[in-house]
Amino acid sequence: MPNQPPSNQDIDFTVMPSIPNAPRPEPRAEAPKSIPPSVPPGVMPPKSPGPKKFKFSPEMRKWVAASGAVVLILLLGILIYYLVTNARKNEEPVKQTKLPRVWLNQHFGSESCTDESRCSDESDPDSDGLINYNEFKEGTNPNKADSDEDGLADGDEINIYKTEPGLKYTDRREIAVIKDYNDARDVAENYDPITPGVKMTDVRLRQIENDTKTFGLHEPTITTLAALREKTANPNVKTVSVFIENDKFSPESVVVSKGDTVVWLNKDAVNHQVVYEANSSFGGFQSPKLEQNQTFSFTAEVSGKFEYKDQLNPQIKGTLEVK
Ligand SMILES: [Ca+2]
Ligand SMILES: [Ca+2]
Ligand SMILES: [Ca+2]
Ligand SMILES: [Ca+2]
Repeated sequence: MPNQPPSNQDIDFTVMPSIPNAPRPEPRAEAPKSIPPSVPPGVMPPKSPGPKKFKFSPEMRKWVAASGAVVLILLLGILIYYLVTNARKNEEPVKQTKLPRVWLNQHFGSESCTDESRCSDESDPDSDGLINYNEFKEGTNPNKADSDEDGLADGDEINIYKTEPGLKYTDRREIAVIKDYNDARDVAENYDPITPGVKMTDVRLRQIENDTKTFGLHEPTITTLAALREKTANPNVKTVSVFIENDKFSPESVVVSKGDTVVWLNKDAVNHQVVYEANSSFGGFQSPKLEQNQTFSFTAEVSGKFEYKDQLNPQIKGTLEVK
């Protein structure tokens, strides 16, 4: 039925009037639905591969494993080192020293002591019976057993003989210097260096005997006293003095017997040094540089006539004849 209005029945079915020749809307593209692959029942579906992962090659795995091992060993090493050093620190606490740094540096070459057997307060590196702290207090040399070169060890002078470890003649009299009656000779001959010119009393001898038992004697005391006492036992030996005065030996010539001792005493303000150079038959002798009032003694054991001189002033000459 043309030109007739659409019946109600028709309107029910027509939502949008169709436009002739209008472009048909493209069917909306739908995302393709993933269709799960058909999996046989009872089998787990394979996992989705996900984002691509970095894979180590076997060589790289080895390298990484080796590096890890090295780092682990290093860490272990550090841990062990730390534990061990900490344990040591706990075992050996740093000892406090009463010795001044300057003194330590002067005698041991360092302001702090690293070798406890040498430079601690209590050690006695020169074995003279005097610990370092007492060497410091007495002003003696911690590396020299007989600081004043009188034949007695520093510790024995302090603890046993009560003489001065820094003074060769505790007696202090000029006659003692001239005759070279140093502390060891006094002791060997039972004269008391602390009571000049007087023999040891019984009380003093007992004190020395008791202190010797307590502290013991040290070198060079033992050797010195033995040699001096042996000489004392032979009354024929004598001591001859030669002065060095006004740049001359006085007397210029001395004659002694074997076993006698010659003592040179420098009375000049300038230094002198007595020297007889060694030759084939005789070992020679040489004093240290003698300052004013210093002595040098020499015991003649070989007979002969020896022309000696002053090393510092070779024109000063003397003769020693030993019969
Ligand atoms: Ca000492
Ligand atoms: Ca000493
Ligand atoms: Ca001494
Ligand atoms: Ca002394």
